[in-house]
Amino acid sequence: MENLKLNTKNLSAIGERIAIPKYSRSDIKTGIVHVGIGGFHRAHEAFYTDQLLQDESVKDWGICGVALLDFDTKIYNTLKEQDGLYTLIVKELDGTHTKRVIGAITEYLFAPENPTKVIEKMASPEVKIITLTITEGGYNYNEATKTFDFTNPLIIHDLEHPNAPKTIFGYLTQALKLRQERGLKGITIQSCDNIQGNGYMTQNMLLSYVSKAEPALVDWINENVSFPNAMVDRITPVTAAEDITHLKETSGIDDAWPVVCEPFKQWVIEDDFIAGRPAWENVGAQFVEDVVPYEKMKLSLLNAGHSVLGILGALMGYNTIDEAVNNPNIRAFLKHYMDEEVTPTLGDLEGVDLEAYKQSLLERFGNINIKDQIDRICSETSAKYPIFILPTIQSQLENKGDIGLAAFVTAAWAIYSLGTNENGDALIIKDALKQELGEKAKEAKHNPIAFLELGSVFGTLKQNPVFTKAFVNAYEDITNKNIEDNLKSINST
Ligand code: CS2
Repeated sequence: MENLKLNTKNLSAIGERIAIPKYSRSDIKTGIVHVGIGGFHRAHEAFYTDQLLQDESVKDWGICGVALLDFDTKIYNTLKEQDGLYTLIVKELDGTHTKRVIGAITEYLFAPENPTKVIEKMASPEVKIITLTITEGGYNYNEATKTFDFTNPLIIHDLEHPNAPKTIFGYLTQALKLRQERGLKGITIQSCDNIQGNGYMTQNMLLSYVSKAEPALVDWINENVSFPNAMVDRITPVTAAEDITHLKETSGIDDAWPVVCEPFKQWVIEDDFIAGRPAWENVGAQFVEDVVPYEKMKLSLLNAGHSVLGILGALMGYNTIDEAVNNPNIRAFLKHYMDEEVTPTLGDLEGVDLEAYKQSLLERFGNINIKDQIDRICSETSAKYPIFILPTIQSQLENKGDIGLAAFVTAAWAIYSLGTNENGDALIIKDALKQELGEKAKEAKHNPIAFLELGSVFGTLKQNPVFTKAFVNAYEDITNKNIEDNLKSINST
């Protein structure tokens, strides 16, 4: 089989091998600008939108993908070479791969190369929605001060150079200002990140920035921009070299960056789109009035579950999430954590069978075909912990509930931050706070509580005697015996 490079020219020939978009891409107008075109967006929103565009009457919802950071050069160049096309490979539970070419990204821009183009695109009348996947840390929220972080050098840069911004806040402010000046109607800004109340977070952080950068724009935003909250879900590991080779060998498709993901997907969105929206419900998204309880459930069970598996698994020398969760001691620990420490914080979730949800998570984590990297899960834990784990601890402390298992994971993270696993192998730590974490981890060897001094991660946890006691005990337990033996004793009590 001849190898075909993925691009528009070869698309119909590729269509003889795997599914391709049925619609004419050149007829699609751009209605959405999406910032952050990593794997998750391409496995989730772009996938849903591609499904929707298969309906030939839908023509207004093409996506312009924006790469915001220098770091995104490679993905931008790949999309450019492939005319915005990429293959989505769904790794089914039975080990088979379902492959399709996604065509929903009809335009793509590289912000560092041409900021004005990005601002103009966001301000163009046909664009009705700006969606964001900018990661948990991208919202510039400081857990210690509970406010927008104006000390961030990139924010200082944007305030000084409004026409050549580097952060999402600088871009949005300029684009919204143009929309106001041009008398354009409203627009929706929709977060697709794993944050409790991600719409509220986006709104609050943007308004904080605008109050300083363009105070006169605040009222206009309040009247003309909506910020729906949403829960997003689809496990999307980092594409591995083998995925690229496998696609070539099995289908003869030469795609420099396919996206791999699990079969499960979920998108629960508040129906608050001031300028209209795609009928994503026709392709499986759920529109609800209040998404907050569902977000909380997903963040504190799935995402926190991932962090638990990642931190403990990394220390024990595992590389992938399935390896970790398929260890019976880790699995039992995670189930205890979900049942005893998270479930009491979730309240009433109408229409949700929580037990079935937890079981389904264990199954999804255990999918041996996904090979989700522990490195991916443990990256940026300093931004994830305050969203995934801390709220559970705070709520349990308020209600005098158990926090011992969360304290154990936190202590394990302190040990992890020393940079070596139990077998003496080096851990690759990818975290914006890597240095601070490393320093505190070293201090913690003599005084465990020092680790909790990182206020932007732990807030005021250090002042809580119930938590600090459990944390110090757990820290000592981990220094005295290996993780697996600790888990055995914890699980048997
Ligand atoms: C993961 C998420 O980054 C993480 O730590 O928990 O990327 C997770 O895979 C997705 O949110 C699944 O929807």
